[in-house]
Amino acid sequence: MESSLPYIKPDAADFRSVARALTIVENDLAGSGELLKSLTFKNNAPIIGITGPPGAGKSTLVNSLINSLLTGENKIAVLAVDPTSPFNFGSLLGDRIRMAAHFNHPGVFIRSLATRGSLGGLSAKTIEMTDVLRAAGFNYILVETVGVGQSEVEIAGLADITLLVLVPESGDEIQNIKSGLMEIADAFIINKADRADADLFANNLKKIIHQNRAEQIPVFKTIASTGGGVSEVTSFIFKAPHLKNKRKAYLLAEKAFKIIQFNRMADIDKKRLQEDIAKASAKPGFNFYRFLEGYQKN
Ligand SMILES: Nc1nc2c(ncn2[C@@H]2O[C@H](COP(=O)(O)OP(=O)(O)O)[C@@H](O)[C@H]2O)c(=O)[nH]1
Ligand SMILES: [Mg+2]
Repeated sequence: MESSLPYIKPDAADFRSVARALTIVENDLAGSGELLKSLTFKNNAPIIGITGPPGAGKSTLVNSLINSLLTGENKIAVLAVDPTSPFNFGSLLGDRIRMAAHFNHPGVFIRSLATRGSLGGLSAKTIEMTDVLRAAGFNYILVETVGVGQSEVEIAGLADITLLVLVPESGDEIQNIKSGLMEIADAFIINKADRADADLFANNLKKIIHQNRAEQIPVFKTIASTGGGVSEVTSFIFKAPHLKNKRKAYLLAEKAFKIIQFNRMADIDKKRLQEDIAKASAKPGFNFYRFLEGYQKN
């Protein structure tokens, strides 16, 4: 079975080849390593990370962004990553409905996934999957991630442009925003601007950005459900490729770190670890730290 896997070259003109390549990479099937090494990159399609709390309207915004990015011959890929619900396909289904307008468009490829393996965030697999999409020749790659814990900071290591989506009610969370997110967002989007207090929140946010960041970070107001304000975000994306060059080494180092980390952990079998600990700790004078040292050297 393993040797009979056909050679797959992901090509945006042939979504089935893309889907198969993604499945191989996502599940680490036979040929995954070879597939990744064989990838060639013609264009340098930007990876646009869209992050923010659940329900902020990220999927709806992605749907609107597709509308405005999908001009001419452009092909767009969307990875909707929801690590919060590995067993709850409801939210993935929700994404699907939110982006339904584009599901059958020949220029739009959409894949939902619930990553495993990484602490509440994007796994090395996600990085590899975006590389498959880049090699396939998509012009824009949108990655939607739920902003919980580490994942919004991790998205910045993956994306060339990171958009942080908030809603006017996010006011209370502004202290949290201060901590990690403030540094990584390339633009803030206040979605659901049809609701009360959007302007107030925008002004407060601008003040906080001003206190925390040396450079000016744009704040956009959108109504993703109607497409309101989305063209300003698109213009920002069109003008943004310079962001990529500025942070390229940082992005690649983050990426290398993730993949090295993943590969180093790959041969650790948790079940066996538990068995070994059970065995070792049954002996008198068991010292966990010496056990660990010995284990790491193996
Ligand atoms: N009032 C209003 N509702 C919105 C807007 N954008 C999205 N929604 C709604 O907010 C809910 C959550 O949207 P969704 O895109 O799934 O959020 P996600 O969890 O961040 O991906 C849905 O019911 C959307 O219809 C908006 O601009 N205004
Ligand atoms: Mg969503």
